[in-house]
Amino acid sequence: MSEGIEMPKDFLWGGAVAAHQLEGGWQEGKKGVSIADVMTAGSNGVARKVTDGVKDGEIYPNHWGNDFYHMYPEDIKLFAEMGLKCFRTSIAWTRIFPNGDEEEPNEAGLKFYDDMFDKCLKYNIQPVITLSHFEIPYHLVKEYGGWRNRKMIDFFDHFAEVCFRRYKDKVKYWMTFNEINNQIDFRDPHPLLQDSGLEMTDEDNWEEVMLQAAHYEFVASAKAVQLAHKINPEMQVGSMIAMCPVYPLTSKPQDIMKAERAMQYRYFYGDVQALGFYPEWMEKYRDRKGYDLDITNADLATIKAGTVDYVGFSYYMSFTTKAHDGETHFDFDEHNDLVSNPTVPKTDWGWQIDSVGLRYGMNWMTTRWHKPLFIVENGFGAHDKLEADKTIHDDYRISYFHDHILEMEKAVKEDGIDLIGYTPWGFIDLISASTGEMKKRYGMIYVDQDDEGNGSKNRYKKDSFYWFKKVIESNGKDL
Ligand code: BGP
Repeated sequence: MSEGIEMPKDFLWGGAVAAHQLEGGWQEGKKGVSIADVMTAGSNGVARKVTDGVKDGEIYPNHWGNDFYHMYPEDIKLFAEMGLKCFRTSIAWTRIFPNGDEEEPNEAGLKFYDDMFDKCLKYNIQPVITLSHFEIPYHLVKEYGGWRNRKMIDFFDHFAEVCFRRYKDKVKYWMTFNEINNQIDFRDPHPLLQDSGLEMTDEDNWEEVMLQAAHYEFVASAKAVQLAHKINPEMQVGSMIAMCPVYPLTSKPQDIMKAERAMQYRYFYGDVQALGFYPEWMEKYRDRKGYDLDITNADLATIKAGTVDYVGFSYYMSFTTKAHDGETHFDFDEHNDLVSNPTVPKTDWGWQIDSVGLRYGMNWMTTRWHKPLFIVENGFGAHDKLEADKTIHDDYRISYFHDHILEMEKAVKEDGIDLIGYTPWGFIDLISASTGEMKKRYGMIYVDQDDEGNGSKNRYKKDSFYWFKKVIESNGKDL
């Protein structure tokens, strides 16, 4: 292992989770049903499904999470022992507005987050909050068609405003939509998109619907940025982008152009949120495809006036693409145009492991957007083994973090990247978003629970827990 580089003072070392993947207590405190609550578990390559509501007696993984809803006081004590300076989680929209379209918020839900944030602050851990992390109220999906409906802008901003007002002295860093650009990979026969609650019909052109939904999200997000600044000018509101840099497979000019277009296509979301306008190529693209979107001049003015304060992003892997024979437009279709990169290893779930890609992505974003960055997810999903003496030897995870943190530190020291913090994903084991399983573990804290929700739910420290504690204590020097 090599020696790390000390990070700037006040660097926010932390950990990241999302409400629906760990809280459980899905019907407690008058919580409503979210889209995550109606999702089945997948397993061994069988994809999760969004069902048509929860049938009597059926229970899905997000109903139990890892029981953080009840166990948070003890969990936060453990986070403090680890030395965390911040804790990234989300506010479950359905705890605050059970259906999403009410006028009055649910006090029990607001109180839950008040108490939980107070517990964090008691240990000098600052909450970092995502407003919409794959858990929109299911009622908004069924009644309004999710983000294909302009009314969602008002529902979301009402939710955002209530949260900003209530937690204005407890939360400084906010993000509007988790991995807003993940929608790019939405394809039939996908029954329903979890992120934005879109159900496709046979008449729909999926891409047109997705671009429309993204546009409404941009407007809602830009309004939220402005609202937050009015309520407390100290609050910082960020975007949240899934950064998977797309490399060309070869140096063939066509492959280079394909990868360039892939980057433009995956990250125009960041262009809009950080720069305040749609990129030129996107306007041409929409014209060429014949899309007729509801985008008004007032919307464009809102987007311009509400650029984000920083760019939060997740980084797990890089992608690779190549051009098809004879193609001229180089349109990127993430579903069909990715190829395997022969130069990097993969996790058990096929995610390419590439620490240099993190530095590459940070450089790319800074040069393009000129905003502070915040790494709000990074991690290694793996099968862990709980030994008889309750230890977990996850050296593979330590090695993943070691390499990524080192690249992150070089990006700060050598490339001048302005970086707010680093919060490893799922640092306490939780339900996987893509598979609904428990066995795809990211944590430095082990949770004794299986895919069906059985187990003691006891928490055990993995080797990576002690390792990360040392990293934080040395402010990044002792890797
Ligand atoms: C991101 C999501 C998280 C999280 C993570 C790991 O896309 O923001 O919610 O789950 O990926 O993914 P998974 O749980 O599918 O392994």
